[in-house]
Amino acid sequence: MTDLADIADVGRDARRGGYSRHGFDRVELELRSWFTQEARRRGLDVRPDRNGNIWAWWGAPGPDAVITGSHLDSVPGGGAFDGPLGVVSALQAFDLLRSRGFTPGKPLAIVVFVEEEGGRFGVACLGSRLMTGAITAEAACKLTDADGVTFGEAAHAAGFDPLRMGRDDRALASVGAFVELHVEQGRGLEVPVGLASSILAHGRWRYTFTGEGNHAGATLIEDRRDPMLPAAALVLAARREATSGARATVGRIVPNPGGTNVIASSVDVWLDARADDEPRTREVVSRITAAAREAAVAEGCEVRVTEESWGGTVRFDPDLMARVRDALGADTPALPTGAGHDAGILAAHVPTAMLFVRNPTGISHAPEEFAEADDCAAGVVALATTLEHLAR
Ligand code: HGY
Ligand code: MN
Ligand code: MN
Repeated sequence: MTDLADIADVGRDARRGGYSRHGFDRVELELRSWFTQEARRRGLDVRPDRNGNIWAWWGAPGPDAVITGSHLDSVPGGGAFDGPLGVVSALQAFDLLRSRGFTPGKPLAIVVFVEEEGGRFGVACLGSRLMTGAITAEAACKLTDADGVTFGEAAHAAGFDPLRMGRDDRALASVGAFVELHVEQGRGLEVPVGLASSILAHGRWRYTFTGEGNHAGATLIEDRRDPMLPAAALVLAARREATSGARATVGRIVPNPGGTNVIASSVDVWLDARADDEPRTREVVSRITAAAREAAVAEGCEVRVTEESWGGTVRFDPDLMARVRDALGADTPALPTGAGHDAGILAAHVPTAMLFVRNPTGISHAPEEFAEADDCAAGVVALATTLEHLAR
């Protein structure tokens, strides 16, 4: 039977620990062919869409389809469950339905979205944003990775035509319901399986601080314009200003040129900020930005701020959640999450729900991410029962 163990050695990151699997890179391409093989082995009709997402159909594609699935890419040094658990559980749920002699009354498919984490091209949920028009093909295709390769070039190398990318009304119109199974990223679940109720509003901002590169030993302190200082102020402001449930994180700082004995000439800093709604999120970001600007002026540096991605608060479809509870039991708990998902992007366009599998430590986006085998098995049964209920 297909299991996470099948891909346990694909994309291990010896330097960071965990896994580094990013949109259209060599590792993710290997995962995509693994998924395609597993789907075809089950007689599913595998049809990549024009945006780089892969759809595996049980029966002919058609209207009112019931879709499940998730992503195979990871954050740098990420865990084994975030994304792949949803894909493996979908394959296992199809196996379970077949073993029950189930024949779908509606089209049923598994979808694998590309670049959900934005770990290579910087914008999360790129495949689902392209499909829904939340990002234009033009904007997506010019996103670049650390080596300057564009998403368009990477997609083309993987066999997709950048000129055909963009909102896919036909695909959207075919979706009657989308249910994504995902490892919980927090410790809210007391039972093996729950529902998601909402996702925080969240965005990503890039700050480029520019000063004067110089020698670490020969340059007097009073003669410096060191962009590291406002960068540090931004990091501290992120923690200070993230109040009343908001979250602000700096996990990525890239000094240029990045020498131990060199005062940086510029520093790029990325801020991830999230809160209950857009006003609160933007209020936190504006306070952080004000602190960063003040520190930049004090150090004689310039700063440029770019909003790289934005997603408003997501509330999952109450009717679909009720139908899932009809299948799983009225006492199935529902909990909010601070983590974004492709389901969060689709929720604005089609009835969408999420199933969470308990994560005993709550840790995610780290090698320690974990879910007990029994809870993962309960997730498969819950997903199969949900799909059977929705697609009969
Ligand atoms: O950033 C997120 O919350 C998601 O894992 N992409
Ligand atoms: Mn993630
Ligand atoms: Mn995920």
